[in-house]
Order: sequence, then structure tokens, then C-alpha cells
Amino acid sequence: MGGGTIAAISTATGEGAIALVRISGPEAIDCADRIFRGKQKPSDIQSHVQHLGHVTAGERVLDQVVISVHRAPQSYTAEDLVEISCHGGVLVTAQILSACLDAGARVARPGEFTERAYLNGKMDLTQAEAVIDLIRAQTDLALRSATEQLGGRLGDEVRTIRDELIAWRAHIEAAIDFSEEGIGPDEGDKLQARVAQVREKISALLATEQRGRIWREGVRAVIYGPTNAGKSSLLNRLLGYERAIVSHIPGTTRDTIEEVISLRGVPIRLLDTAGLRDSQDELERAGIARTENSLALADLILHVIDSSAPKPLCLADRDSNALEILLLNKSDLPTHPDWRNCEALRISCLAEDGLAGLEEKILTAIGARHLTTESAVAINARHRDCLGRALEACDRAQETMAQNLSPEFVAVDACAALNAVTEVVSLESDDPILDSLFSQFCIGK
Ligand SMILES: Nc1nc2c(ncn2[C@@H]2O[C@H](COP(=O)(O)OP(=O)(O)OP(=O)(O)O)[C@@H](O)[C@H]2O)c(=O)[nH]1
Ligand SMILES: [Mg+2]
Repeated sequence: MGGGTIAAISTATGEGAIALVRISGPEAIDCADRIFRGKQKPSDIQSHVQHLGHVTAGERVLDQVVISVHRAPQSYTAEDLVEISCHGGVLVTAQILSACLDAGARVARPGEFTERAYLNGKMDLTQAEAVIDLIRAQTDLALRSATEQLGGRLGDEVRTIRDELIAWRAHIEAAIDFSEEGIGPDEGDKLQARVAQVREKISALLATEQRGRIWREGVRAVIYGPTNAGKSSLLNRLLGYERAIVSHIPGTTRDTIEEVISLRGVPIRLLDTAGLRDSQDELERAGIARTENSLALADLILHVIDSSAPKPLCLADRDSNALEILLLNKSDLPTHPDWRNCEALRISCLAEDGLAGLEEKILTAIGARHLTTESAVAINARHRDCLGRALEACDRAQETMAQNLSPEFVAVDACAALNAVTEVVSLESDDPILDSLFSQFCIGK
């Protein structure tokens, strides 16, 4: 936490056409008055209108800039906010930031602008989280989901559930207040029906976690197999360009190579790995150890075999629960008898044969039908944790009611469910989860 007026460079570091420096907080406009020279002082200019002028440090002109003032509460942070667009040089932006600091602002922490937007009620927590998702989105579906979440779709669904829980709790409390002998059978049925309904909605949201994880992080697909099978060739084919070195020398790939492709909007993180064989070479063995580590984290294994060569002797046992697709590569060459009756997808990276079938198979294996639904609502791990606790509380309440125990017990669970659901959209300002959430942002966002 920390109040005051903050400043940061909001554009990415490096040379660019323009860069943006932002100042937010009670002194933002005063700060701008101290460093901006133009026809009008920032404190006199109309909100949301751009003005041309110069940023100065003492007598020295640092750059010609365009400035705009966004007066509270009509700004991203709901505070007074000033945006300075300057030339996109590394040094010039650093000097403008430094002028802002000399004028009274302090350096913003990562995500502090968005954190203020959240704390000032401009957005709920799911929307703040959507800001990172949107910046990181690598495929169309991931982007759509982030945009919907930023628009408040997930927050709205969660608030509907919260409202139902509030109504449910009010009924339980009424039952406690007005009846001597607990909840009557009629009332009990109604309360049971209510909780069942809410429970259903919570489970439906929980079920979106898997696709949320896939949209945000992608499916980890590890390309695995013996040396020279054509693993790097497969990576290059799926990517559409020559990313990895391919050669007839076994043991070409040493380090793991990771690239993301989009299969019908589903992000797939392809990992090309060092081929497996008994090797005395220290570097190659380090590469093979990395292959084993990747397998442990895989969602999907693309097991590549050279179908023109005999079955390798040393295919180590793997420790992985991932789905696996067996690929007999080099189908352009005569098949070795060892593979003749093998159930597998036959492909040729050289002749570019069977690759469309492989893409189809990948999509089927990961259940892509569930991933491309109408609704792009998808919860993340933090939401799952909150909703999971809410679901457990509902289950306990149902059980308590079924056993006809005192409504006070039910009220405790109703309260727990309500609190857990509320945490999806808002946390107290001193909650440590907020710090870890906003620290994932870039500085200046
Ligand atoms: N005929 C034929 N050759 C292929 C095919 N795919 C790959 N190759 C050749 O097989 C050799 C090995 O290919 P790579 O892609 O480097 O194999 P790798 O599995 O990555 O090998 P390592 O990195 O050494 O483990 C190269 O000479 C490729 O040109 C194919 O479909 N048909
Ligand atoms: Mg390779």
C-alpha cells in the first residue's frame, strides 16, 4: 500500500515512436504545472483534451509533448491523472519521469495504477485480473475471454450468485428470528431448493476453470521421442517456419525450445526437447534431464518415432499422466517391420503429410469442443479457490438442513459461502493476495 502521487513510464522500454508517462494522485496536476510549458497551465486546461507544449527541467527543455489531464473521478484510477505523450526515446522518457519525480511524484509500483482503480471502485477484482489477461493474451479466444471479463461479465455472474446467497441468508435469519422450533418443513423445502440452485450456478462457474487455464496459459504439448525421429522438424512444421535446427546428426537439440501456436484459437505451447538415447555427452545428458522435467508438466505428449528405423531399445519409462499421441514420422520412407501393425498416426514432416490430421487429433485430445463455446467466461485459479470454498459451504448447509439441525448452523455456512463468493470480486485493501496479484503487472499499468 502507499498513497500519494505516483508516476511511471507506461509504455514498454526501448525505442518507439512515442512513449507515455503517467502521473496519478492528489498532486498530479500540480506536478504537471511544475514541468509543463504551453499555452495554458495543466491546472487550467479542460479535462480529457490534448494540449501541445514542452516538458522542462528548470530552464532546460526536455521534449515537445502532448499532455492531457483527466480529472477525478473520470480517469482510469478515479484520481487526478495526467498523461504525457513524448518522443519514444529511452533517455528522453527517463528524463521526463525524473522531472515528474523532482516535481513531487514518487515512482509507481508495478500495477499500482490498476490497483488504485480497483481500490477506488473503478473496477472489481475480476476486471483488474482481466487487464493482465488481456495484455498477455496470445490467441483470439484468450483475448475474447479477457475482453469479456474486463467488460464485467464474470463479475456480473458472481454478483448474481452473491445476491442469491444474500437472499438465502436473509430467509434463514428470518427463520431463526420468527420460529421457536426451527425451520418448518415448508420453509425447509424452499431453503433447500434455493441452495440447490445457487450450488448449481457455482458448479457451472467452477467448470470453466480448465478452459480458463488453457486460454491463459495454453496447453503444454511436449514433443518427445528418440533422437533423429523428427521432433524439431515437427515443431517447425506446426509453427510454419524454421525455428529449430534440424539435422541428420542425432542429438541436435539440446535445450528445450518453447513456442506458442494457435489451433483454432486454442493456444498450444509446443516444447521441442532433446531426443532420448544413452549418451555419454554431459551437455546432451543435461538436455535429456530437461526433457524428463518437461514431461512431468505436460498436458499432452506428442510422441514422435521414426517409422523407417527399428524400435529403439532404450525408451525410458515416463512419469506422466498426460494425454499422449503416438506419431510415426517419415511416412515417405518405407516402414520398418517393427512398426507395421502399430496403431498410430502416420505423418511425414518432410512431405508435409498427415499434419492436418494431427492438428485435428490434438484438438480432439484436449476436448476442444468444450473450449470454443459461446460464452467466453472462464475463471482462474484464485476464483476456483474462492468458489470451491463456497461450494463446500453450500454442501455443508444442505447436509445440516437434511439433518434438521438448528438453523443457526445453516446460517454459519450461508455466511461462509457468501464471504467466499464475495472474495472473487473484492478483497479488503490490506489483503496480501492483492499485493501478489498487482505485482504481476508491468510498471505503469
Ligand atoms: N525422410 C524424412 N526425413 C525426415 C522427416 N522428418 C525429419 N526428417 C529428417 O530426420 C532428421 C532428423 O530430424 P530432426 O527434426 O532434427 O530430428 P529430432 O528428433 O529433432 O532430432 P534430435 O534433436 O537429434 O533429437 C533430419 O535429417 C530431417 O531432415 C520425414 O518426415 N521424412
Ligand atoms: Mg531436434
